[in-house]
Amino acid sequence: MASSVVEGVHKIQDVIRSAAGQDKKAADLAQDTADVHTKTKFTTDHGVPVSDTDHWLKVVNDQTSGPSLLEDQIAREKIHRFDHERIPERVVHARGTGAFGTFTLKKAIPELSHAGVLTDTARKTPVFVRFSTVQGSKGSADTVRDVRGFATKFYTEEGNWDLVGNNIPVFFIQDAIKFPDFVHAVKPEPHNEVPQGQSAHNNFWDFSFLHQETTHMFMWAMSDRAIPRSFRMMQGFGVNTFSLVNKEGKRHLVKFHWIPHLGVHSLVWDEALKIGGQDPDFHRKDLMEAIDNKMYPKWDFAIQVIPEEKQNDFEFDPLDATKIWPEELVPLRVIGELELNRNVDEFFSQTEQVAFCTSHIVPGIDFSDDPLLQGRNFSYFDTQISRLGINWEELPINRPVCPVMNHNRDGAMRHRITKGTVNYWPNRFDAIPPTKVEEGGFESYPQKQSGIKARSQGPKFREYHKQAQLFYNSLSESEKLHVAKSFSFELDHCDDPWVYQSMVLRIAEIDLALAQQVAVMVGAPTPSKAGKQNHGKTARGLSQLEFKPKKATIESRRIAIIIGDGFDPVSFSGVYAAVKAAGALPFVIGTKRQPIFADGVDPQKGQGVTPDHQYDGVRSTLFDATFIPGGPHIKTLTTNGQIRHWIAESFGHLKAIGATGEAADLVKKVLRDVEGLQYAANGTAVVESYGVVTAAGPQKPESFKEGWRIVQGAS
Ligand code: HDE
Repeated sequence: MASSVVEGVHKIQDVIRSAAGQDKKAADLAQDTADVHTKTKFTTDHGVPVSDTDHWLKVVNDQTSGPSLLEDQIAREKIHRFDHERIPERVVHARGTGAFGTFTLKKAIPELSHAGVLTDTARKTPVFVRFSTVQGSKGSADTVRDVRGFATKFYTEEGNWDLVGNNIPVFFIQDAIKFPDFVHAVKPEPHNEVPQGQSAHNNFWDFSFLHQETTHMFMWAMSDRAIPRSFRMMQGFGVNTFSLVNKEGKRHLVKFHWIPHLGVHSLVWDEALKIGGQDPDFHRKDLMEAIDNKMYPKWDFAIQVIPEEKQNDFEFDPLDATKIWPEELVPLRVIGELELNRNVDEFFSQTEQVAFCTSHIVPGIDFSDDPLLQGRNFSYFDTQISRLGINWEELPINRPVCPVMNHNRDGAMRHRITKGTVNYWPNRFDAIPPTKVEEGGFESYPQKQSGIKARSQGPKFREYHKQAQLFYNSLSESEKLHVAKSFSFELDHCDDPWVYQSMVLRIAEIDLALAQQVAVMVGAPTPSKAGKQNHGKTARGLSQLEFKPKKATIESRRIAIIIGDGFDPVSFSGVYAAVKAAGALPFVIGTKRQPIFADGVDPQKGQGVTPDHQYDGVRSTLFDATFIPGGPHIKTLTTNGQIRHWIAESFGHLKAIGATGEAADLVKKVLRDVEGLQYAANGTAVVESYGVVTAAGPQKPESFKEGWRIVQGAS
């Protein structure tokens, strides 16, 4: 018997479903969205219009102010609400930012899964993605060395599917029970709450040494992957092994991947450190800026699958989250695309209140026995209760776009009203019976199990070094150098000799030459023997240099154009237009923020250029490239120490520098003074040790683009 309760709920939800446009989640959220810019009346929370929100009710006389009255319900409400504005931050991944978008399936995979989101190419599934760092608190800096979270909530027709991944394909530990130890060790130390947003401290490296299973992951964390240029330029990985189940009930193990269309790019460490202070919101702003400028970031969605019966055919255990599935053995299949195209309306109610759960899967997708995943399935739901309360799934950002109905009830802050006389199953009305499997009800894969109860894991889990070596061997020379430098930085911050000496020995189990370089820099005895022989093998897909943009592009890159009074207007506007036409974002940086006048323009009569910033308001680190037009303004720029530093710093960070006319002389002079460069007759300097070519001489905008292309290829 269909109850009126169900009909009611379905009616409301039908409104959402039939909403104009295809994005049902946007329509759903619109129901709960109010705009502060509309001319609505100012009211109390109980709806009474407020005439004065600036003065507490007091006893006043004409001489002075008297006591404030507790009676003032309006002032009390304002203060009460304020006193309780904060909620606990996430215990990990506290610092993050999010955006809405769309997932489109390009190739249906009915042979692997019967999930609607993986079989219906006509659908556009709304998504919310939250990117995050792991270690730092909510207010920490974006560009710290850390793993990045990449969590996606798919609002599918069959319920929410949360793919809660990272930008590194493996993890530090193999068993969920180790997570509290691991997080305690990496977070600020207990006695002094230091350091913030960093793994560079005794406890983290102590833990890492004592747990060999961290070996593969810490190699990734010491690579450029841990300092991405942008959330838009990093891969995402589901990390854990899930299952796909098809209509016939056949199961495949699966790993999920996101591959950015813009390619994988990183900052250099010096940049990351500086941006941490210069613009701690760098990544957050980068994502919003790209979306505001309609440069929507996109990722390919790919899967790797292993048929259930082949699970034990590999040297590694496919259920071990500290191992990748090498592409040579298990190829990647691109099946879909993610686009992020809408910024949030309000950070707290959307990005902060969004709550992901690895246990949120939809029919056609299932878990595996990956012991990390099994523990995560418990933890995420649990943590949302302490962060948001038991009714967290009713919050607008978390609720699905399909009907929700069951006999779960009550709890603090229950939002929905469920009509009807029964709240249990079975009931005499047959109200809300469980959905039959044939009608789409979720069915757990009937996996055969055998074994004994033990606090242990599969034997292949106990091999820790081969893939750490594979990763390191597969890096380019510059990436390897960065790994050596990261270890040197991190262990330099450990003051307990036991910690850095042991870690050097662990590194010698991966690569002796690497351990020797690090030992010198951190003050440990230089090892003369490899702890384990490096097998010398390499694999595809590990060096980030393999992930180039789909097409060579400077799209969405930030280009600084530095000018002072007397700049050459022709090359200025030529390059400005060329940068814009190429889809990049030009920013004019002036010697001041008042209008700046081109060479030959009378400030009294002519029009000036109003810069976006003045040179002291920003730094070279916040831009991907710099252009300086020629003109008499170079006299002023030459005497400006910060602008000279800007040029030298950009060069040091391997960025393209373009200059025309007199500006070329300035660039050459700075680089000659600071970097000791020699120039060829045509003004081009080639510095092999940096792997970068700076075109300082040529006069045309095209040359600047050419310089950029070369740098992209080299960095
Ligand atoms: Fe998480 N993790 N995690 N994690 N994780 C959380 O859940 C946990 C792990 C990841 O943007 C928490 O809602 C355990 C791997 C992301 O809101 C918590 C274990 C991967 C986010 C939690 C892991 C992740 C979290 C804290 C070991 C990569 C941010 C707040 C078994 C695949 C999601 C929250 C967001 C957040 C537990 C390991 C990714 C405590 C127990 C592996 C991206 O539930």
